[in-house]
Amino acid sequence: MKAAVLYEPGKALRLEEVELDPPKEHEVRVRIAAAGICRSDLHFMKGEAKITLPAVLGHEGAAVVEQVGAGVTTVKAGDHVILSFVPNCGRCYFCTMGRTNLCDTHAATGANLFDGTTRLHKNSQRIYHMGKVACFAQEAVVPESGCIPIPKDFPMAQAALIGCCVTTGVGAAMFSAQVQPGSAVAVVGCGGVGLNVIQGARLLSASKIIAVDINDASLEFAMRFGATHMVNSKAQDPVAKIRELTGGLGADYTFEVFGSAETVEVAFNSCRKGGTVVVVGLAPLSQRAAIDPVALVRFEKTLKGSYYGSSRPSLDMLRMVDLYKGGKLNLDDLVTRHYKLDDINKAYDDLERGAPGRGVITSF
Ligand code: CND
Ligand code: ZN
Repeated sequence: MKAAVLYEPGKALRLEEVELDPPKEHEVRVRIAAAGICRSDLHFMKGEAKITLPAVLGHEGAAVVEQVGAGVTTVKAGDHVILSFVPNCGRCYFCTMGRTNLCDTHAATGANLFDGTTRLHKNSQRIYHMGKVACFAQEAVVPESGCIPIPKDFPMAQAALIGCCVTTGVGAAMFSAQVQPGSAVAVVGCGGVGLNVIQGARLLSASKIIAVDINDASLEFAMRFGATHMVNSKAQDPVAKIRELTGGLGADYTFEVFGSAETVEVAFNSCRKGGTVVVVGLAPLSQRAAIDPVALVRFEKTLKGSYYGSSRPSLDMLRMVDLYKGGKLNLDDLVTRHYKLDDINKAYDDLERGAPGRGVITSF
């Protein structure tokens, strides 16, 4: 089957034929229907984050079940599923306490499947599976716990987005920050994930939602998802502007959704006393943000990270499905670009250029 393989950071993804072995116990073979173009994959391509190589990237996907391995009971051939990039073991400390997005077994096995091996290979060379999803390919073998069944009439491109940017963004507002009605929110970085923080904050009845980006088109686009104010941080000092828009106080909640030390500092410094700073973006491994420890203490700010929106993916993705069906989440307008798998490198060039909304591969 055809897949986009990363062999070396800094080089284009190589589109080639690779072999995919049948699913083992508690694994499922799926045919990919849609795969979102998320910046997390780009971090690996640029060497800003590390993954064992060669690897098939892609962690935001929706698919149709083709074949199930031994012991699989929760899905069957023909089912439509959202793929989770944190499938969970159900038994480790974090799964037991209900924080399934932090599953230790998943972290320990990384880009292998749960048994520590890969199903992907090219002749004798092993190929790794990003997030145990690896959906930049025609097919994938994924853990059963990474398959979340959805109704067959649910649109697949929108389902794929629930696999990452929707659950990550809406979850950051809903579960990590628990945004209160009437509050002021600032979102630094308004791409696929940031737009969902914005619509999550709107859903939770924030009264002021300040979109911050370096790109005017992305700011205009954010207004359609609930932003009430726009700040272009290339043209204006974002910290001063957020303070000005909040009566000098700073925002109740600030979200960093680009992934850099600089934007983490903007989020920290534009949050009011007693407010909450949520970091969603994944900064390059070499960077360290300068956080004033005295400001943290004297201003009683809460600084927290948010992985997969602090969600329990298999439960909370179904909430996103229902919120979309109830007309409360706009996933249709999020999808601004459709690509063929063959054009994946172009899709990432468009992301780098700052094209608004989310690109999705829908032709394999
Ligand atoms: P995408 O590239 O779509 O959006 C980033 C946005 O940030 C774009 O609109 C840029 O114009 C904007 N931007 C760039 N520089 C600045 C700046 N200096 N100030 C303000 N805005 C800026 O990326 P994405 O939405 O796919 O992903 C955003 C981050 O979230 C990225 O680091 C990704 O790896 C991370 C992420 C985290 C998680 C998680 O579970 N925490 C899940 N998925 C993605
Ligand atoms: Zn993602």
